[in-house]
Amino acid sequence: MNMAPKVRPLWKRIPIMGGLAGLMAYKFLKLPTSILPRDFKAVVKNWDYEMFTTLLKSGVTSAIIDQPCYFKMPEKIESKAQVAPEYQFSQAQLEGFYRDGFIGPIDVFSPEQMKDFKHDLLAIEKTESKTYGFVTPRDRHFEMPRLWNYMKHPGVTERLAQLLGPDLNVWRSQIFYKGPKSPAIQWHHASTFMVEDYQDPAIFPKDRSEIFQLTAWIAVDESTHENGCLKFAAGTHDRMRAVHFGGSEGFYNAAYELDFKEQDHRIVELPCKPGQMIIFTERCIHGSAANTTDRYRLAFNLRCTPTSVAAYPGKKYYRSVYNGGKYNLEDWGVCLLRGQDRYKLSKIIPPEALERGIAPRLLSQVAAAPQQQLKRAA
Ligand SMILES: O=C(O)CCC(=O)C(=O)O
Ligand SMILES: [Fe+2]
Repeated sequence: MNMAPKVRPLWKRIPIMGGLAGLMAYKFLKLPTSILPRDFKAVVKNWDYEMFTTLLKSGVTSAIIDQPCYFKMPEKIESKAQVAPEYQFSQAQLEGFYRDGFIGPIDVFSPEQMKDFKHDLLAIEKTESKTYGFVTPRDRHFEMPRLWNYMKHPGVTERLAQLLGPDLNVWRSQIFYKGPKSPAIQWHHASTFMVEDYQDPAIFPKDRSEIFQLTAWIAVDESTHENGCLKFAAGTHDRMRAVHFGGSEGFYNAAYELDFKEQDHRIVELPCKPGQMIIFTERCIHGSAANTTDRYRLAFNLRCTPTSVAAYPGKKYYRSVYNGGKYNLEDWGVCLLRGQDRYKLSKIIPPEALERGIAPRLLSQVAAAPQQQLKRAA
């Protein structure tokens, strides 16, 4: 199904509405999906009724483009893991996080560490990913042990554990190079990251009303109002909003506008010093303004779930509609960030592969190879 987010003429929208109503009926009547093409099968399986009805009621001009979820405030707000005192959030910080959907900035790394690390990040960012075979800022921790080591620094993991629990996987990372005079990243949010192809979620929480995914975003350069620091609409992790197709804004290659008004919310801009971190649920509406300066702004993030949440189970590749890529998952896997993975729901990258910055495929070849080849492969 072509769901390119733009408003089509009415004569094109009417047959789409007919098709959508048919698929919704299919879901309601629980008809066997085996005869349906793959794309339609995924829509019947993964779309909630609210996704169908939002499209139908709006005449295919608005949609909820990620799986709907309604946040349920925990009855008791407390840390979900025991951590060393230097990393402990106060009760007020925990309450602030559940109320707002984000917390930070938190000091993790020194500006000196980031100053040096920056050169490595800039160098790798321009190269072809060994995981996916094209230039992408995603998942460079598979081939960059230094990045992986920063990601699993206790200053990061022990904070995440208090909000998500003791056993954590990383399923994605990304380098954010915001060039001189580059445009804003518009207001956006995501739940199970179905937003990437509108068909299959990336992650599968058992209960979508809980916080099941967190992003830790770390400033490598100082981020300021002028160069586009992160900003949040506090409390908007309560539910997923619809988007209107077309509109003046754009998220990477997709043109859409989120159904929310800045003036109805407390907008919080969070400038960061190099080495400071912000943790947020991707469900909280966030973005960053244009970089109006002559200098780039560098940052990286990691996306984390409890190990009880499957990521891309059984999937061979995923498509990202808004940045146009097709990512082969052969060398992708989750990485154990903290604790244990007792569930084993996702493909996992062996820690040795991460320590050596080589793909699991290469690691198994190396393991099978005689000593001579081993040296060459490393
Ligand atoms: O770095 C930015 O400007 C945006 C970051 C973001 O949206 C994210 O980490 O989810
Ligand atoms: Fe984001």
